[in-house]
Amino acid sequence: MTVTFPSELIERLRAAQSVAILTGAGVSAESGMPTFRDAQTGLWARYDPAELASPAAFRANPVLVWQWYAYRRALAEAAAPNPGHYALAELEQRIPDTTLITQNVDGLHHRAGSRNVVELHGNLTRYRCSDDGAPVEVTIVEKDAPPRCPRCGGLIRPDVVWFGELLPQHAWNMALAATRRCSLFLCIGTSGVVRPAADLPLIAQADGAYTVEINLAPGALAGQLNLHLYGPSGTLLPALVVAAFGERSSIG
Ligand code: BV8
Repeated sequence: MTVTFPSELIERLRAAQSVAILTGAGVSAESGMPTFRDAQTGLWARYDPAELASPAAFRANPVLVWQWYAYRRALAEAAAPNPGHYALAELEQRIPDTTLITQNVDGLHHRAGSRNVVELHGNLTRYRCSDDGAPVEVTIVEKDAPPRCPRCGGLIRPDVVWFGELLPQHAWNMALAATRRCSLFLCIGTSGVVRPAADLPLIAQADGAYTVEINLAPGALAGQLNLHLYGPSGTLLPALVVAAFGERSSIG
């Protein structure tokens, strides 16, 4: 499928000294990871992810929330990065000051070779004690119930940011600095609903960056950025990298 991009985007990409990228669940959709918008399947069909991804849900039913994350961790480990992930890793090879800010907790950007990744909402393959907050190594994920912290006996939880929780300060600072520094901001595969992540493309634009959305369909950011490209990120991203820099290097 040949894709043509506006020459302004190609020129800006080629000239960019600093690029910031915000990704959402849509970038992992072609790896088989259900997005938050997708209706959950099977056992999870009757649950609203926004309900499960909350401290209240974990307090009320730690076993249910633990099992949901164990299910999603298994999905993430079985998934493979798709051409969209690899294209973003390639972009970092071409433009060293590229910061990949992700809302995703599946770790697929790292597995695709991206190095400068800011995980705004954590990573579901990492765990911490829900009481003393310290990281805890969990090798075998017990399917039925969360294990207890070896230090204080608190319930162990996934090291992700739930709704109503503050983002990790260092991650947010890094994301904001990259957003403020960039001349080009790519917003890919996100519905643009969850804050403060969704504020980043608008902050970049207010600071003079050229902002681009890549999505399957218009969402909360529609009409607000400089350019909106609609199509699957697994197709558009590799095509964009080739259009700007020619054939791909070894990655992916
Ligand atoms: C905070 C980790 C300060 C866990 C996630 C009331 C009380 C408290 C807070 C709030 C409140 N009201 C509002 C808030 C703020 C709240 C918020 O924004 N709520 C929303 C719902 C309105 N935010 C927070 O709570 C944040 N913290 O504000 O702290 C504070 C503290 C206390 C009190 C007040 C303020 C923390 C938010 C982080 C939540 N954790 N994830 C886990 O994953 O389990 S959020 C989770 O959902 C994701 O990380 C992501 O951020 C979001 C899902 O969004 P998307 O990634 O965009 O995915 P989605 O499915 O929505 O869309 C997919 C998109 O992809 C679509 O556009 C689709 O078209 C596109 N797509 C699909 N396929 C493709 C594609 N595009 C391209 N190619 C394809 N193939």
